[in-house]
Amino acid sequence: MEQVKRQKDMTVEELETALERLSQKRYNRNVEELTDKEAYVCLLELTKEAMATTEPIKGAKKVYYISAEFLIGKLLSNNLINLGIYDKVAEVLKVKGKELAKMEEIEPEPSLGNGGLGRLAACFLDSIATLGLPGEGIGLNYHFGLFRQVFRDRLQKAEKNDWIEEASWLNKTDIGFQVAFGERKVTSRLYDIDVAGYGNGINKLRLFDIESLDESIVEEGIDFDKELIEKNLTLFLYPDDSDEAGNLLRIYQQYFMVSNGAQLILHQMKEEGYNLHRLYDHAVIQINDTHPTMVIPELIRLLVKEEGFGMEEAINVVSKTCAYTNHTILAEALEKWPLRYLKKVVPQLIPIIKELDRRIKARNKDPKVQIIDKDGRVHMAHIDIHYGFSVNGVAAIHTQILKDTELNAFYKLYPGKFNNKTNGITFRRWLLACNRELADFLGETIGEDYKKDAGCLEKLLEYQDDQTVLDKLAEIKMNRKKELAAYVKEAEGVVLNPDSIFDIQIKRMHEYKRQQMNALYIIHKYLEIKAGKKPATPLTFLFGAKAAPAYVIAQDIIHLLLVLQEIINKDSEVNPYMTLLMVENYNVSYAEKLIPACDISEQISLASKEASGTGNMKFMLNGAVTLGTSDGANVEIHELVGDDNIYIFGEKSETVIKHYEKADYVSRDYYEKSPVIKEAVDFIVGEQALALGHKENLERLYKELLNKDWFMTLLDLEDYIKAKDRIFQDYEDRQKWKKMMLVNIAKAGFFSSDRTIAEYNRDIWKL
Ligand code: 26V
Repeated sequence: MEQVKRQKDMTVEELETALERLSQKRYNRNVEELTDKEAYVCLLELTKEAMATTEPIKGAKKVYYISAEFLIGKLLSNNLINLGIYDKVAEVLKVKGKELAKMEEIEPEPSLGNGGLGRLAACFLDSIATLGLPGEGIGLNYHFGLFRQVFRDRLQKAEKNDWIEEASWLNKTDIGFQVAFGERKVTSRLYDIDVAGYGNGINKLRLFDIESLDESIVEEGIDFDKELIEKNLTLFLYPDDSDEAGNLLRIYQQYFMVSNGAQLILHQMKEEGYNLHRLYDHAVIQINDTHPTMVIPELIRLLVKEEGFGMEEAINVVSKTCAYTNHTILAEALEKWPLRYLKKVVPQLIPIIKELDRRIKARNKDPKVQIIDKDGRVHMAHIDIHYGFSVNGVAAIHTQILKDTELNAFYKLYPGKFNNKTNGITFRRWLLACNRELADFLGETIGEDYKKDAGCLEKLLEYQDDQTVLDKLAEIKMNRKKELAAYVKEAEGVVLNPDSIFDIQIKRMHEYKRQQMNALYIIHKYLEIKAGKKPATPLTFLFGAKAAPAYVIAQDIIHLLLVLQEIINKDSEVNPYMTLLMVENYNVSYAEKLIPACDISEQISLASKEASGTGNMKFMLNGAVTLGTSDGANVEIHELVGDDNIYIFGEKSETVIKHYEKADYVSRDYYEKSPVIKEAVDFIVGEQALALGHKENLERLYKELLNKDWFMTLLDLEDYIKAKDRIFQDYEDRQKWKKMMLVNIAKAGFFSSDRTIAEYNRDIWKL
């Protein structure tokens, strides 16, 4: 690792001159005369120039972070902050009668990810560059990315997300490779996005695209011909995989990503004059979940076929280069591709995969660790574990579960490969950019060190009894709530009361995350208010979530929430005390508005199922109090803030895992035993809900909860109601609440992704 020197920061005058020059060149007008959109484009160019003249981060060894998703969010303010010119640019704009905040709104959000896995990859890129480590992200340039969500008739509809404009952060390069799918050959084109470290140099995010892409094949919504590979390959992230063509397309995408990645890596190694026989001295490949797993057989194939390696050595070299991160224990998310599919898409990998499988079978008969199982399915994670040198989980409890249960057979084989890397978030985006007032106030109170060394946030603990500090934290929270209310009024036409408690659950829609449990609480509260039992402070429940288009029950939960929203917000007996809003098209930009305005952070997954969660960390950093189960990183948050500053409820993971082992959880028993549960569940198919909602959706959800409830909603519902009533009660003691806010902020330092990346580097990458 080398410490990179940045170009000297430009002065306000230099920035003004540069912006004026760009304005003249592009629009032949002064900056004052530009529309906001035009000014944004000039600002984008200015920032790109500043990055182009900042030194790239260099070193003898580089990490390649391969991922199907990079949920990078808008980049303008983030880049300006990291380059150290945010305030100066804001000043220049002000002089020109423009507002930086408006430009930020105009920027389209890149649609290159789905949830935590993709956002983590983006935070990691920020921290890798900030720590001055040489690293590149490798992924795909999806033109329509993850769908844009619209609500129609209280249902989610998916539309294409057309985010790439003529002026964008993407830099077209002259690098391209041939990628073969058997006899079918396509040509790629590489686009780069610069990643600026905070006060450090520049790394790159490498996004591959296909030259022959044809956006016009997209019909209604997100429908298109899945078989036109040359035209559709980089259209969408996670195209519908409910049929065979959809499955094949996902494999096409994955192979396209890793073959390009492998070729790029070998190309760079040769350019540097490195000896490929010691690839692992110069490159480490971090495989983000199983989507990029085929990079292992592909690299082996390239080394044997193009570089004259023997099979034995190729396998050895690649195994010492690749490391795998597991992000979930959900069976349905652990990829197992039928060999038959792989044969169709990438026949050239089949001999390699069979050889990798043969070597395992020759030394181990345990069916649990085979690569190709008896049904001819290829277990992608098993390739990673056998033929990578490191396996990590993303929170302490998650790694423990991998070792003890999910991957226990592997842990026994390779105890030394397993390690934990508790996730983190970049404080640049999740504090400095999204909550400037709080960031500045912290700087004034405890000094600026915390921006580079997040552990310094603990200094805030000294102010636990300082009334001025406590009041200021509450005031800042109120300011964010007012701002959110103003935005929501404009965007959704719903009025929020900033004096109410903001209780927020934002994350992918999934049964294991249990948005449905939150909905049942809301029904319960609604009925209580109808019966005359009013909350001391009004309540605002906010949700944001997209559901995978083929995930039926997730769609039904969205439907229920939208129906409840209408019932509650229109009921004049109830709406002074309670509001519900499911925001449309939840994304990174929305998260940046919601998180700073939150009082109560909902982290209520079924214990053992949420690998880590990272939203929980963002909320904490912004002074929200967690209401959560003992799952994922909630466990570590709990340890850090102590019992008095968090609300933990529900069964522990050991109990949940036992229920699965014994198959003894019967949701109907909970329903029949508890009148409170019964009343809430019955409401889903009651007269009021059916008057507004669709019978088919509501009945399906009702039956699912009663007859299956695979993620055990009713198991924890009573305890959840108690815990939630308690947290609302405690909010009445404002002094106590302010202290909880302070402790949560002070203890959030551990969750900086700078810490996480330093650990990856220390234990795995060794750059
Ligand atoms: C999800 C889905 C759902 C929709 C369609 C296809 C598809 C494909 C992949 C995935 C990703 C599952 C893995 C994942 O996102 N894991 C999350 O990773 C976060 C970062 O480590 C972690 O904080 C979350 O707990 C974990 O759920």
